[in-house]
This record gives sequence, C-alpha cells and structure tokens, in this order.
Amino acid sequence: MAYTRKNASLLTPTERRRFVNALLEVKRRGEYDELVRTHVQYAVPDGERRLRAAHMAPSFLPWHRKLLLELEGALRRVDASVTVPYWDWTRDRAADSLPWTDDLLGGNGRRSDRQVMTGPFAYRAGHWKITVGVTDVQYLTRDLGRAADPIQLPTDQALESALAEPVYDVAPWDSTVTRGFRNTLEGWGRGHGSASWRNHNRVHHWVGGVMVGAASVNDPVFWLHHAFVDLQWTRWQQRHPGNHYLPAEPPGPGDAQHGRVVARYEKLPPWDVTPDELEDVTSIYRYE
Ligand code: CU1
Ligand code: CU1
Repeated sequence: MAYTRKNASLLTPTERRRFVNALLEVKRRGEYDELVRTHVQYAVPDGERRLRAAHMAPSFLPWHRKLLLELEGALRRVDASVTVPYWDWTRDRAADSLPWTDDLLGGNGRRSDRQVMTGPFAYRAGHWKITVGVTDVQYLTRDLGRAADPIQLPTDQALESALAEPVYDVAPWDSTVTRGFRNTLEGWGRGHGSASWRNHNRVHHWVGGVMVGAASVNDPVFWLHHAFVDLQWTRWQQRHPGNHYLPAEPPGPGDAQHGRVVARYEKLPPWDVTPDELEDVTSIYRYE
C-alpha cells in the first residue's frame, strides 16, 4: 500500500515529534551522513566534462527523488509511521512560523555566526553535529531571507511558469537552457547573483547557511524542500500527460554532452535504477 507524504503545516504534534525522532535516530546510526556524503560526491557543475547526475542536468528530478526514497526508507526502518513531509514555500513564507518551529526544524541562525540555537537540530541540543561538510563548521547554520541582502522565496507565479513548460528538458541539458520544465524548476537563470536564482535554487539561497552548497543535506529542511520539488514533478506529469523524461536516448559521440547526462533508460548512479523507472512512484507514495 502506498504511503502518504503530507504538507508539513498539516502534521499533528505527534507526527512532528515522530518525524524529528526518526531523523535523530537515522543521524545517530550514521545513515544520515552517508546521504550527505552521496550528495557532496555528486555535486558536479556543468563546467566539468564528466557525468552530471544530480544537478544542472535532466536527472536532477529522478536523482533527488531516489535520494529522498533512501532517507525515507531509513526513517521508516526506525518508525514505520513516518514519511517525509513537504514545505510549500509558496504559502509558508515567514521565517518565524512553520516549518521553523521548535518542535520541527528549529529557527533561524543567530546574528553573530548564523548558528541555529533552537529546536532539535541545534548543535547545543547535542544530537546534530555536522561531520560531512564542505567547511569545518560542526553546527547547523541558517540565514533565513538573507538579512544582509534580502531575497524573497519564489512566488506561485514563478512555480507556475515551470509547471506550464510542456517539454521536460531541452538540449544542451545543462544550467544554460531557458526552456523546459527541469531547469525552470531547478532554477539556473540568466545573469549573476540573486536575480538568477529561481524556484528550487532560490529556496536554497533564502534558507542560507549550510543550505547553500554541496553539503546542503545537513539541514533537514533539505528533505522538506525537495519533497515539494518532487511534488511539482508529479503535478507536471498530470498536467502534461504523455510527456516524459528527456533525453530518451544518450547524446551521441559528436555531442558536447556525450557521456555527461543520464538518458531515460540509463542507470542513474550511484543506484541501479533508471529515470524511466522513477517516473511513476504511485505504488510507493502519494502526496496529500
Ligand atoms: Cu541536490
Ligand atoms: Cu536542492
């Protein structure tokens, strides 16, 4: 029977507690840091001439879908009632309400060093030490809304512009494409700085701290954010029936993207699964 992923703002106090406790246990077991390590390992920008499975590539969506399923599996081995909730950042836009409450993700970082001081993932609470990072900082950091140079979360119009794209992705399948659902949602735009960050990318920058960079998985909001991104893929499929993951075939030897993107029927490393097999997950979970 498929399980349900819920809107984080609709979780009961008991559901919040069980989700948090399961996360802390997965962290204690070392499984969480393995997922951080996988994400860091697959942070390959499109300036590099090797395979990009996770970002700046068509498989951005299936790759993160699979990573979420790995975390969710670990959580459900701890507590079978737990699923990953999603954070609808088009609606829950305040830095002092859900999901930033003391009984869920905790609050903003303090001004001096951006260290998160409240909630279950604060360093001083004793259960959330960052061991796999791109810096030596061991505490969770956030800068919600970027105090020094404020940015806004993506609007529902910005998200709508992604859902309205009829084609999944277009050549050259990287961060430069201006059409297609995948990059309009992933959010690599034109120009420099905050104007260029859209949708998914903009949310990482709005949260700030460890959410900016390859070790973003260290902030548990990563999962709530990516569950909402994953929900958009499901919505896009419903709106554009018959349109599938692209490219269907690997770019040929003469193509600059040869060997650098994952085609529909190719394995998505590090897993033994293809984007095609990850398109329909209705037998595993649904969104409520
Ligand atoms: Cu990622
Ligand atoms: Cu992300």
